[in-house]
Amino acid sequence: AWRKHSAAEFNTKEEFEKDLVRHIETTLARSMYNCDELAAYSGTALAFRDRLIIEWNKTQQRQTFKDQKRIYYLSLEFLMGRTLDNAMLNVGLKETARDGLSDLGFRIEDVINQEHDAALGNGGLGRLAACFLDSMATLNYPAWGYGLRYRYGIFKQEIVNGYQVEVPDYWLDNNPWEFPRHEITVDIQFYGNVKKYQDESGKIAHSWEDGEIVRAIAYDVPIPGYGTKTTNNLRLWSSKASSGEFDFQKFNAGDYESAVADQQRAETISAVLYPNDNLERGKELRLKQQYFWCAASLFDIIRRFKKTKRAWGEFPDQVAIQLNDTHPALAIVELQRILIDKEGLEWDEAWQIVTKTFGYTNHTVLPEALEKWSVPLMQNLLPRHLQIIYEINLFFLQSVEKRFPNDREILSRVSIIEESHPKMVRMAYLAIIGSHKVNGVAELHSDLLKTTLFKDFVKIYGPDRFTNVTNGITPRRWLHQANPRLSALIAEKLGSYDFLKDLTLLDKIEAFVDDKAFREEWAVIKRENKLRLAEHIKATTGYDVNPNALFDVQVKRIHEYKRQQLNIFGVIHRYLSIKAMSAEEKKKVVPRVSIFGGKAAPGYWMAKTIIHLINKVADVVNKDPEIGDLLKVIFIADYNVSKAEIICPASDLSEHISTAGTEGSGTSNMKFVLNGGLIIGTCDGANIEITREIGEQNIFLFGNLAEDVEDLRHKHFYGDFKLDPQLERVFDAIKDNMFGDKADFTALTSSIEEHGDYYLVSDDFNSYITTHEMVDEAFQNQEEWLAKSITSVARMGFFSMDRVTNEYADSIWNVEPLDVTEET
Ligand code: 26Q
Repeated sequence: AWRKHSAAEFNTKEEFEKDLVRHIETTLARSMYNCDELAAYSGTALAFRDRLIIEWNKTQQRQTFKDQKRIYYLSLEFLMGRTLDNAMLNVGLKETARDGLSDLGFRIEDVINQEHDAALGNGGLGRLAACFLDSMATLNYPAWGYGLRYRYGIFKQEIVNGYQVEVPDYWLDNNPWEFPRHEITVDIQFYGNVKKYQDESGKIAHSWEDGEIVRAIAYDVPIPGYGTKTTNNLRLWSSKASSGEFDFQKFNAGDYESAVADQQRAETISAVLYPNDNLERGKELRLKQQYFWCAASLFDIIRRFKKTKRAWGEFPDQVAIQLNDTHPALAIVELQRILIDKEGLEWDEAWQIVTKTFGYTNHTVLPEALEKWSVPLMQNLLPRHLQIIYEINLFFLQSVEKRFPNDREILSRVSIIEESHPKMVRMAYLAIIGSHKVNGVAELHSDLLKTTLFKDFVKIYGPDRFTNVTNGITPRRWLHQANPRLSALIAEKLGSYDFLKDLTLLDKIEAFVDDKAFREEWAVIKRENKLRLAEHIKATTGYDVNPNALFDVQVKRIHEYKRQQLNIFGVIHRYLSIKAMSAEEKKKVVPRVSIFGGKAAPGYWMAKTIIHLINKVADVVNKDPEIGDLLKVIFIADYNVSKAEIICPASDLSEHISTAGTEGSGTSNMKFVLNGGLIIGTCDGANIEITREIGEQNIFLFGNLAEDVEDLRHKHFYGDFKLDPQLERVFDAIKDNMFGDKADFTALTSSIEEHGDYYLVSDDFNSYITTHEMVDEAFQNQEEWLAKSITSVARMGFFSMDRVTNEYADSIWNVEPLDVTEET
């Protein structure tokens, strides 16, 4: 260490200002005389970036030097949100930056708001990956994320005449947080054919030849931990034509069009994130994305392993690869291919290495979300991989046959190949067979996996291969960053911010539940947060909302199973009830603001119809003079991570009302409770464990249980269905054209009345309405509500992502954190 303190490591306000000005004037070539908020943002980001880079380099050196087992988290989605605010808090210099920016005439909040969200994900699964990265760095695990560098993330949503309109999200222009590594490339092969040959020893071997090559280029993003030296790496792959820009032979021969077309076809692979959440559609480009990213990542991981000169048998002692759903399941096949075709290992030895290396996380039991790829498609795109899949399947089925010689049916049920027309590759089965651990994301979900979807595999492998790790969230972003005042109040009572690194310490605030000053401060903070959201609503929708009203929030992807339709039908019911009231009766009504937000997949027509209905109801209700402040309906357009940071701290009540047994876990439920909001929910996903932790007196549960869902659906199917009478009133209002042309909404009503009510909206309606009446009553007793709020937050320690990371490390990865106390 030839210098202790590099220029980039500012620590005081003055040093920060100097760095900021230097970046604005030199890096950005701007003058301080016309420095706008965008330039102030860029300068601040660059100043903090310098600090991160130093720790990042040191971390990578330290990890290479210590040479321990590393975690590789493979995810097609990383829903990161903004970086600057997080970076400032992680290095503990946000207040320094605030003062410095203020000297130069800027409000830090305005500067932070200049940043574009990194929205490389759809919803829960992508955000979970981002929380993992934060937590692994904070806990000093040597870990890398691997993903795709989409040119377009999840689309931006606009609402035009009540309809969702999708706008492309181009986010890459002057993004200071990524570092192109033009020297780190991998050439990826597609199509072509397989040649059999005899190697020197006379053994039959295979080589994959011809086809086309696309080049993967690495882009690295630093991932700082909170209050630690560790800064890990997220590596995102971008696709380019393999010959660089153009095929110069074609170009020189005058075939410009075809040269450009080749280039564009290559670049298309990393062009856009598929915007389907919990739905798979079998498109070739998606399969190309998956293989491109898996192959590049594995090549990179193997390159790093080879530098250690270890024997192949030690690979699983150095490498743990976690598969975020089945999207990276091809990595299993790719590793097996490399080991046998390229490295010359025997099948069995290679397969041992493979299964010891991988772990697979399942996020859903919904049949429409389970990935299947058609055999002809795979045959064409990845001919050698298909052969290997057949081989894996053959050995697997042989072992099953040996164990269950009298069960003929089991073979077709567990085969990786579904014998349909065309035949399909079942990716979940491939992932189970190729991994040593499979986990679900909440207790109920993991139990359902074991008793339904993966039942046969439990019989085959025994129960030990299947486990549960209930999801969590990072308290850094979802408490400290989103709700700084609440975080500060808690820190004041606990004497430090240590709870951000050990969230179980929150339980100590329960001792203050009767402390008058503490309670008042708690209430003031919630009110401030509601005011902030009210301002956002005013600015984006033009509607005024009463900050004293109960803010009732449902923000998440729009999906029938998540049942935003149940919520909006409940709102209509409330509207009709108020309209039928006398002036006297109206005085007793608890004012409400029903807030919705979320994107529909562009091709998901029913989800778009739900958005349309919400907006139409808003039009009518919000302008009805008989209603006034008693009810407002708000649809917040373009719900994303940075909007969640405003919305979560501002809710009194949030809704997590999926049909029981359908939501893997849910994670926004945790974010809302951690910010002092109560929740209404079904006995589904992590709601069940939230109830266990915070106590059932602190949550509003309703609806049918998962164990009864199948029976109810069965009954509906055989015509045993009666529309709930109160829901019928709601449907009558819709059919009276109260919210515009009823024809716009027939799909929604008829799916319930005529097509079996698959999601049990009618079955749960009465329970839902009654429970909302209990919510109203509880909200009228503000003192008790406040006690519930404080008690719940105090008991949320379990849902820290750090607990989740440690559980994966112990039970799946067998990895230890790296000691960072000594200097390297
Ligand atoms: C698959 C194939 C082709 C195209 C798209 C997809 C695809 C993309 C995204 C399939 C599924 C997803 C996303 C799933 C998801 O977000 N699941 C959620 O994961 C959360 C974290 O574990 C859980 O909390 C939620 O319950 C679960 O719905």
